Amino acid sequence: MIKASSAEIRRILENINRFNSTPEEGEGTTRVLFTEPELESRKYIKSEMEAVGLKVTEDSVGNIFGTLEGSDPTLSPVWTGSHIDTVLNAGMFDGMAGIVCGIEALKMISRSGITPKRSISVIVYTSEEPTRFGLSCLGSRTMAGALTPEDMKRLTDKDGKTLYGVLTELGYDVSALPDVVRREGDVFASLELHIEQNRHLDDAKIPVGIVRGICAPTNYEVVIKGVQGHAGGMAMEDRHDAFMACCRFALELEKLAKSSQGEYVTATIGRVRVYPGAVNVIPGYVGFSVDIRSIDMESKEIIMAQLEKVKAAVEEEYGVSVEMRLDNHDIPLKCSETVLNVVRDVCKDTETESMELISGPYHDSLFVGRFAPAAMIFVPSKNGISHSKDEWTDFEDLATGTQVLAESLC
Ligand code: HGY
Ligand code: MN
Ligand code: MN
Repeated sequence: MIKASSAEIRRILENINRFNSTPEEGEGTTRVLFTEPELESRKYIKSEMEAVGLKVTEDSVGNIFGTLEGSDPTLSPVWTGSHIDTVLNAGMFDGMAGIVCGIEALKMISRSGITPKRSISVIVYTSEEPTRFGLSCLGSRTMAGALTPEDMKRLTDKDGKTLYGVLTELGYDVSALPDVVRREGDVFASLELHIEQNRHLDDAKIPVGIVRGICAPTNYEVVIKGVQGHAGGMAMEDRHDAFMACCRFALELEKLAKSSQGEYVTATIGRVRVYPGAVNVIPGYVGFSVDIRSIDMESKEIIMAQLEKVKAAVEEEYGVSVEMRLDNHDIPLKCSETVLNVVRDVCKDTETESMELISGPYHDSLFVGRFAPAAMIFVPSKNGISHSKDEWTDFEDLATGTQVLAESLC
């Protein structure tokens, strides 16, 4: 197998990074589903797939496939890939690393004169981030049959546009959406390369992570309604302050996550809307997101049950109403031992030091793993930072991960 080129990986990553709606210095990278920069980045990545001889196709929810044809294309294919969309003001590696290293890996296989028995596809999954429509993994979730055209008619962005409507506007064949769905047996195996987004590999100075489990998110949208009032005129004992109630809810949620017995549990409130948002007005309305993660369902369900008690206590103490809308309650993935053993053997054969770990972040593999044996390879994130302009992975580490990926795929 020829060697992975860190220069090529760097070139394509830096090119993708130019498609950015927050190019100002220090603002990181923002590429939101089906905005101009994301549509341009899709076109660009297709050209890089074609440049290395891959057959490019796209399904009706916008998953893009770059395929290296196998000697027996009737066999179920092998998949790799990740996402090209980002959170707001992100870095340049989250998702993109898996796509670029996947293209490099398929180029290495074909340039090494290897014709794999099974076709291998590197996939750009549509909208892994929940940035635009508030729900994650739209492309892979559709493939897993967990997002239907009816759901897409209900998923709306901040301008009230539905996913279904945006797909139609862009010319996707929405009548073919049912063909996106995959069943067990349709895909032989899937192996996604991704940055770790935590600091275990960087701390240990180990280049490759072998991911044995992927945490899954449970997301709520919470609305607290109190009484809007005058910051000076209303005595403390008369208040029904929606923001103070939100703070109590938040601190109780943090306590639940920190005291959980689960192997890995997190809880985050990432977006808060305070109304009316004036310095001298007691907020009467607060809307906020809740994101709970765990590697096992039971830990999440214990927290969900305890949150019901927190809700009642906050309503009682502040005289407010607390409405909790459950948006998704996803199932964690135990990665395929068969695929993991392939990666373990490749790391041994190539004398590549590796560490086994679980993924706190979710990935498209969480949904691909519902219909295919799936696992992931991680490469180090400097200081564990991600979802930030300061996200960084050395290109040499990306090349090392690509070498393991290429050897594992064929
Ligand atoms: O939030 C996540 O875990 C992923 O990075 N979208
Ligand atoms: Mn992400
Ligand atoms: Mn990601």
